Amino acid sequence: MLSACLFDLDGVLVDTAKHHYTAWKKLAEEKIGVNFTHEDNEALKGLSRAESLSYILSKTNREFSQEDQLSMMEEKNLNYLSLVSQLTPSDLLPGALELLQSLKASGIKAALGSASKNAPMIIEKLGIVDLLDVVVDGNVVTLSKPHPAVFLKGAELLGVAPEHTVVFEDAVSGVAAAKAGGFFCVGIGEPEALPQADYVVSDLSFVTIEDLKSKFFN
Ligand code: B16
Ligand code: MG
Repeated sequence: MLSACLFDLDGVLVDTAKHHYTAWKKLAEEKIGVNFTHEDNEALKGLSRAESLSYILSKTNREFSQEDQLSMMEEKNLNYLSLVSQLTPSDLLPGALELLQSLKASGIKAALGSASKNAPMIIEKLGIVDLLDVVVDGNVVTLSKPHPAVFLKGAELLGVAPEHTVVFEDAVSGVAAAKAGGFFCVGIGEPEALPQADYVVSDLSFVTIEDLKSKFFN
């Protein structure tokens, strides 16, 4: 039985990775003095803000106090917020709105399971607040993916069992979190990049409830 779907935010419902890239690159190059590439940004997908900063700081021998690190995260976030403040419903990735609407129409629950502390503001900008029954984000759960906490909390709040729930994820760490929690995981991206996923599509426009039910939840 298919009872619910849990959605990661960045890379599944909206492409905010490009804004994380711009904001981290500015901080890394201007304040820390290290290079920041698209490959680095890929490695940060699904990680928390603090873990992302630790990754960047591991590229330098310079020492930064706890206070410096907090102000760096604040600075990066302010830059990021000014970029995502421009988001509108037209920034939803292909198929996202249609799938959320069809879940609502068929009585299958939907929740957000994101590491981002900015998730509430972003879903508001995207106009999908009413299509999500539950929002679990980086403010609710502090244990980062690949720990399954964010998805287990979502299932618990929805009152559904992981084995009756699909997680949609684009990050390796997020797919690992879904599998560790006992969920069926649909990877968003390239199959070679997400070998742990049960099924991979390039975006949500390739997913229908009927397909999920007939292929995997019979
Ligand atoms: P924030 P997701 C994650 O979102 C991003 O993939 C990751 O790059 C980011 O560092 C993290 O959110 C924290 O974001 O700084 O907004 O709290 O993919 O889990 O939806
Ligand atoms: Mg993601």
